[in-house]
Amino acid sequence: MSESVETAKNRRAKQRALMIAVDQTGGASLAELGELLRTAGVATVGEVMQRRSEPDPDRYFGQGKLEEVKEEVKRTGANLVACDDELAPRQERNLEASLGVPVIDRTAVILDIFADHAHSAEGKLQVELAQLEYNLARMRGLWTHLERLGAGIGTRGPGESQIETDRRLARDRIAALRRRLRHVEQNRGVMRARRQDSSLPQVALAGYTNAGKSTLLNALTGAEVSVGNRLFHTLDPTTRGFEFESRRYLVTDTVGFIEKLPHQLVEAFKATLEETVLADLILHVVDGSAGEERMQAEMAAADSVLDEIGAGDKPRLLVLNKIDLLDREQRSEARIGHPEGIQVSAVTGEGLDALRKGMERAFEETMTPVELLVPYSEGARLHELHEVAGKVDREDGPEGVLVRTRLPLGEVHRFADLATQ
Ligand SMILES: Nc1nc2c(ncn2[C@@H]2O[C@H](COP(=O)(O)OP(=O)(O)OP(=O)(O)O)[C@@H](O)[C@H]2O)c(=O)[nH]1
Ligand SMILES: [Mg+2]
Repeated sequence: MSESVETAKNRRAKQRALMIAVDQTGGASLAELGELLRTAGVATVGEVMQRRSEPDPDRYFGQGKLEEVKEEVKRTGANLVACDDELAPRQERNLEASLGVPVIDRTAVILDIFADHAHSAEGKLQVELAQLEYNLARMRGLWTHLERLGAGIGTRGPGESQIETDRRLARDRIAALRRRLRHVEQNRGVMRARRQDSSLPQVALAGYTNAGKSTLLNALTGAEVSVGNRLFHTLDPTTRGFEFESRRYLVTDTVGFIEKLPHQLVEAFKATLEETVLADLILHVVDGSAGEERMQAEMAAADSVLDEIGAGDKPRLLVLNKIDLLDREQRSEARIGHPEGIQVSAVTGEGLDALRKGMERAFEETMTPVELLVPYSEGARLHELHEVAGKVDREDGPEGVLVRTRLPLGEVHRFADLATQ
């Protein structure tokens, strides 16, 4: 780790945050925000929640509750307030003015973690784009504020021209980043096209951050992707293959999901998330040891991101990971609660064979039986068939090889000219 990152971590560790949230359902929890802050190197010293149907559009909380927050800031020695929702620039400003400490929102925390965890050139570009877009919205807010203030006292706001310049620079930079990302995406597109061409079944690991997707990729394919007990450890996609019952599968591990994943990130990581959209099958990985309530929340969060990126209708298998942490009773409860879920442990390897079988079955279901006659002069196509179909029954005849097999629906047309009927 470079020294500057180290220093940044130390600086942040000195930050002590009081967490605040509007509780719209009566069952809200700040555990996830706490975990996000921990990942970002910020300590948490307490929380204040207010039960109300909607956040106040100006100050997020009601006036009375704000007094309570102020008291809590004093009592706990917090030097930062972290809000569980994305704040409108106006809410953020008003909160800071009345609380006297910096206020950050959930999106800023997540962006900070992404910035810290981005390693590849593409990842860094994507994070910078998301951050700039987030900041640009804030500058605009500030600008309106100053403008209004200026008009009130008969002068223009002092920071006005600076903000104008900043906004222009930010816009230029955003345009440049978009161009560079498009370029990187084209390269990735070439690699992806090569994979699609190979017609191997494409499987994407998707699910809540920290569910164990990378560990599962390693267990299934022998890859050595880095694993970590922190949120958003993986940002860059990795694809590896494995073989089962004479068919090869390609598995891709990408960035994890979370509740209210900032739209700037979904937007900036479009190319990365596309790996999931283009897969034939999604393994929805869930931390099976998190407890039913948490699991429901994490599954719902994953569902909503999958919908948002247009992968909502993809064939899916539910994978309950980390069952090594469950006793026998808990396992059978999980089985009753999620009968379709395949229970595995990416760490001990338990259940992985059932998972491979489940994947095979899922693909079989999308396959069509065909009978083909491959002339002896077209040996290359026989090879191609083997790649696509895996298991192939063949019988040598006078005109060529008679082949009976099952093909993925999308591949049937490629061999239509060889069909016997
Ligand atoms: N006990 C147990 N721990 C596991 C299992 N699978 C993963 N873990 C642990 O869970 C933590 C997260 O694992 P990762 O594989 O990094 O999770 P991920 O889903 O890739 O997370 P992100 O990349 O952050 O989205 C690590 O500490 C792993 O060692 C499992 O089957 N059993
Ligand atoms: Mg990972």
